[in-house]
Amino acid sequence: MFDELTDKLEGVFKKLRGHGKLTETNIRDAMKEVRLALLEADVNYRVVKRFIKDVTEKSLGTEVLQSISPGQQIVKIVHDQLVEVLGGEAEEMTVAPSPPTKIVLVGLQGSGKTTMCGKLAKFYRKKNKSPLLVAADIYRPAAVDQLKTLGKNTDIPVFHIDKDPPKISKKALDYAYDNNNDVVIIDTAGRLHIDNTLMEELEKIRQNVEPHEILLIADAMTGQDAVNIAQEFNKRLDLTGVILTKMDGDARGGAALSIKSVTGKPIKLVGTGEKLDDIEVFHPDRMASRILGMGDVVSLVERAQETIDTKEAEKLEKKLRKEAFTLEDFYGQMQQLKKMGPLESLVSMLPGVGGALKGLKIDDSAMGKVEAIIQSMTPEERTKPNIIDGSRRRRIAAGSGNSVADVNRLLKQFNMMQKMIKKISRGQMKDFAKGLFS
Ligand SMILES: Nc1nc2c(ncn2[C@@H]2O[C@H](COP(=O)(O)OP(=O)(O)OP(=O)(O)O)[C@@H](O)[C@H]2O)c(=O)[nH]1
Ligand SMILES: [Mg+2]
Repeated sequence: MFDELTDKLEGVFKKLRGHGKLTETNIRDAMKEVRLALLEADVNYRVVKRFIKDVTEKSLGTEVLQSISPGQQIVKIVHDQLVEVLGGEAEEMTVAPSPPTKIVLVGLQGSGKTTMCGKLAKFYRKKNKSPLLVAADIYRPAAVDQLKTLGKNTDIPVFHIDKDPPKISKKALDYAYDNNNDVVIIDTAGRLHIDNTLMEELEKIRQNVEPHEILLIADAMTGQDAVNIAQEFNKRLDLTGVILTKMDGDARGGAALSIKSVTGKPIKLVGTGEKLDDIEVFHPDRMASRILGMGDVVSLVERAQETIDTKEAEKLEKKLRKEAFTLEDFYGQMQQLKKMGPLESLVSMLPGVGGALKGLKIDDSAMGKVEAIIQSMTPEERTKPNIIDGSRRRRIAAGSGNSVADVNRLLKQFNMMQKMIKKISRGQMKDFAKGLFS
């Protein structure tokens, strides 16, 4: 997400910090580079102009120039301005005062509407809601089946009848009342281009349903096109917000950085992959931190809380205190980590790590290798790794399809980890931290 933009901005700020004390010329030069970086990221030129004007004015203030670390302060100013441009506070999805909450998804062909319907349904079910999916795309031959499959895989009901989309939508509401569905998510048809027939149909659906949310689903990778489309849809339908999909493939960020300023409508959620769990609430402050390569620890912790079993974590903590951490526990930890998603997406949320690991492909298969080796051990070997002698090593290597050197490496790493855990649990954290940051 935003890799290209992050790289460029990091470059600019590194140079700025290198100066120590800053002059007006330093700042103006840096702002020229930020301007270029934003334009290359396909941010709307008017948004860029405002952005640079505001940041330059604030940066030229005496508090900044006379401070000890002006470079840092300018990063803070840029960060705050990015938060502003991205929409300020996160805008939550509307909840109907009396259920059901009615949500209509609209957008061009292939923008990710149907996928987002499935993601949203899962998102709400995690909040203990009872969603209903509505198939109101009757034009594309496989559209209804696509939604039905999504519903089957997630065990969420899908409403469909042989009528026109406005009628389907209306009937779906009756169905939801009768079946206690408290969130109704309506999937509509896409078109290659905005056309009048489509808009009229959507207007009718809007009238029939009176939705709490009518959201444009736009492909983030299309940059300014997404912004123009949002403007067009907003004119006709008075959207309540936008969901940007395919953020995982968007290295530039132009759509995310322009939509709110240009249309006045907030980005509420983003799609970050093809899987149904790849959905995030859009938090402008966290997004700004990610853009500046400062990571997003809050989202990382939330993701961990969602997936990690607290009972397991407590058990582990006790073991750590008793210094009884075994390969079995290590294996358990890896399983938990895997549930959180691909390593690459996790690492990108860590401050400063994104840039440092750039170009280095993080290899989830390395984890598979470690897993295979541990799986080839007997339970006794897992709890007492020091009994693993030469012949056992050869057996484990052969059993897991790896070399003896791989097994050796894992055992050595595990040994180091145990030592580190001992140090930490004996309260020598300070030394450990010093070692890490010196
Ligand atoms: N990488 C990535 N792919 C996505 C994301 N969201 C959707 N897709 C993919 O985009 C393609 C189109 O998605 P659909 O959900 O069928 O799009 P749609 O808007 O319903 O398309 P129409 O019904 O034809 O208008 C599919 O291959 C999805 O897997 C996302 O966040 N990231
Ligand atoms: Mg669709």
